[in-house]
Amino acid sequence: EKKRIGVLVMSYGTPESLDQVEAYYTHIRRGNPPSPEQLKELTDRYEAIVGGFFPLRENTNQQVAGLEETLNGMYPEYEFVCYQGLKHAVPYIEDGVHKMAKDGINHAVGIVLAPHFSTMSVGSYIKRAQQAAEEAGLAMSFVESYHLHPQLIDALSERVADTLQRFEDRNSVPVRVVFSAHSLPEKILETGDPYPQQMIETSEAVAEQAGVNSWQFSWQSAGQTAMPWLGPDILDTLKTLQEEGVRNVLVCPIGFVSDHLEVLYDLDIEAQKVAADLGLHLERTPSLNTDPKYMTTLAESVFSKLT
Ligand code: FEC
Repeated sequence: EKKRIGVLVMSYGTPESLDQVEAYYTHIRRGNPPSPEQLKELTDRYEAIVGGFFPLRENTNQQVAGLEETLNGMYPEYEFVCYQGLKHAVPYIEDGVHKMAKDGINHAVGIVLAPHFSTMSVGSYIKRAQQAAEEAGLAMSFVESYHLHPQLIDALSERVADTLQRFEDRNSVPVRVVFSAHSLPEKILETGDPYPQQMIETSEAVAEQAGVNSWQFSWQSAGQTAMPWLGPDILDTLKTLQEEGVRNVLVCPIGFVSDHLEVLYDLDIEAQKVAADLGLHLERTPSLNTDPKYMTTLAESVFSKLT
């Protein structure tokens, strides 16, 4: 009899339909409902993105199915069963843990569909899962980050190298590569949070493997709150680059693994508009989604927590 291992695959979550945007936004704001203006602004962004209103849901479903298949293919001595746990939408992280316990799972590993660790991002997913697991009497271990996994670096480097080909003038007009990730409030720096350093490590590794010398890192998608967020923001970076004389910019969003609002709106619509106004040629690397190299990254990271 094979040993059954539960895998809690955690992700940000997205509304199921437009009439659930308010509840979703209220959850992100820790129970404070958005103003009608804020709600309209977010709803408009969902309506503007291509690929359906909520591509993150289907993409996450496919990533979870892909991971289960990869795990069972790579490690046939075990039976892996994947469960979803979302941060801000159903099935919530706690729902996933309860389902594992109900299904008779005794051992489980948790992993987040985001490669870099911050106490405010991955750390908060793990904290919720850990608490629910303790209540349910379930033994769980967690993958904290996998931002330098060789298969992840491979998959990202390939994307950078391939997407550089879209700049037909690249031999005469240099391309600046900008790696990006979701900003967080600056206060994370006070506790020595590894998030910014891990971003630089991934950027360096990808640049080196892709043979890119001209690159920098920039934050994106900062929240609209009074507290300061990590910067520079990518929209400001585009202005600075234009002033420096740069004309070709390739953005590689290393902090995200799927097509969703922060990529399809914040980069493909908002940043593209700023770039067009500045006369810049902006391209973006395609998201990892179910890339087999990303699935292997996840599978090996999960497996490393079993032994
Ligand atoms: O496509 C979708 O439906 C969901 C896209 C989505 C992803 C995502 C990932 C991250 N976030 C992170 C941090 C924050 C912090 C706040 C915050 C707010 C929002 C809002 C929306 C939203 N986030 Fe998000 N995030 C996504 C969507 N995020 C919508 C609310 C409106 C707005 O501010 O634009 C601020 C919350 C607060 O007010 O306290 C902080 C981080 C990630 C990447 C890691 C991860 O995936 O967990 C970090 C995808």
